[in-house]
Amino acid sequence: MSVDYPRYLRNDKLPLYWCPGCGNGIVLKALLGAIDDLRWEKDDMVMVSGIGCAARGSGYVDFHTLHTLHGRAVPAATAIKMCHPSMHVIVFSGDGDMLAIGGNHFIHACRRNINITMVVVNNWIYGMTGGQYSPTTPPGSKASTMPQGNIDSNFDVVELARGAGATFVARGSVAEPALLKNYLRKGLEHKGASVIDAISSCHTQWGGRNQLGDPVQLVEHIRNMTVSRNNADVLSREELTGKLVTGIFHQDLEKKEYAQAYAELSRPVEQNVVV
Ligand SMILES: Cc1ncc(C[n+]2csc(CCOP(=O)(O)OP(=O)(O)O)c2C)c(N)n1
Ligand code: SF4
Ligand SMILES: [Mg+2]
Repeated sequence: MSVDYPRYLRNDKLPLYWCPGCGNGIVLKALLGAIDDLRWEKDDMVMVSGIGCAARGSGYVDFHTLHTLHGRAVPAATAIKMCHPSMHVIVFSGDGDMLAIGGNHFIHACRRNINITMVVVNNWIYGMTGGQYSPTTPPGSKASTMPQGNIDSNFDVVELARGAGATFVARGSVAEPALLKNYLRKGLEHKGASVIDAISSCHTQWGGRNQLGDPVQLVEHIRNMTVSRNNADVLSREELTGKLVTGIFHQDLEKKEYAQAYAELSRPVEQNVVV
């Protein structure tokens, strides 16, 4: 069934701020498709973002929204979930916002296993501010602050989130929007900290510096460098070099969810007494 996207958007805020061909629109569309599958009511959702191109996403959706400071989307989302446990809380923000200035908040939300869905819109760069390198910029690729090629190693968002304790971890990309939508839906449904590494495309700031300034060419590049978990299983270590594996990597249904644990703790003592 086709999705009525305008139903979910603040149509008076259009056209989008994003450069034509930016991957952010594909990620947002996949997210709205996932929400539509779940039939969630707009008033039951809060979308929170920090600052950056991707973070502008919260301004376009007709849910409860909060556009916070750079890097502070996750703690704001945590506070909302603690005060309104029945709300579906979604963080939609960039790699710089979530993993550089907001990196500490990110790992602790994963560790606590609070029931929020963190969508890392991962375009490997600070798009909004002029192409500075981020914690996910691939080694060797160029950025305005690494004009000769990045000498840092980059975070693997999946490994980082899993290691920090998130209980649902997946990676998809703008090259496979239908799969990305499925991962987002499963992450939204999951009762705990869920992280979806959504590989996105910034042809303007990352692509232009790396001979991939054409948006279609950049998405093709992402398609060529991604491989599904099933296909990756039969590839050798050499064949996997430089590839990004996509799929669902981790789901733990046992670990206690934080807002629930806190609610149980703060019930009046007599309610906790077993007679
Ligand atoms: C405290 C603070 N530091 C720095 C900035 C400048 N700033 C705004 S967005 C941004 C980076 C955004 O990168 P990312 O999160 O990857 O988002 P993208 O634009 O790539 O979607 C920076 C450094 C700011 N607004 N506030
Ligand atoms: S600068 Fe990059 S991330 Fe920002 S809107 Fe343009 S293409 Fe998208
Ligand atoms: Mg970015």
